[in-house]
Amino acid sequence: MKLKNLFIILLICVISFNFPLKVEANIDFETVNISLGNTQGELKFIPNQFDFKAGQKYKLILDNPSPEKHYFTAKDFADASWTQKVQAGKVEIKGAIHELELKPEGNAEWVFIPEKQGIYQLYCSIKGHKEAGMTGKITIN
Ligand SMILES: [Cu+2]
Repeated sequence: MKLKNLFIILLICVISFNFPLKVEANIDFETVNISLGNTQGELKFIPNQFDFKAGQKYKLILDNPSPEKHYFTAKDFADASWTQKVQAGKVEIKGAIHELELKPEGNAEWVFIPEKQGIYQLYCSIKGHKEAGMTGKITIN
């Protein structure tokens, strides 16, 4: 086989292997943003209602713009989902997750696939925050 032919075959391989991967990366997951509190220090999740589709991959971007720390606590929802990873700063955590603590101005990304249909509760587990309205509803359809 001539070297030129070999090169063309290699090139075709590279194109056909790379192209579908790149396309997949773009449609791989849906991005959803959530704020834990706001700069005014209000005790709420923004937004506080989520509708997820079972089997679809999501990247939940959590942000705490408030002056105090908050928790994203949704244990039953976490149990009903498969977690690929949680990324915060330069650290990536693989495996199950139940609760995320976000310090003031902290942020994190949670990549997961909801699996079990149902309606799940979300709240902040800091004393008094749930009572003050820091709650939310997550639905898996
Ligand atoms: Cu809170």
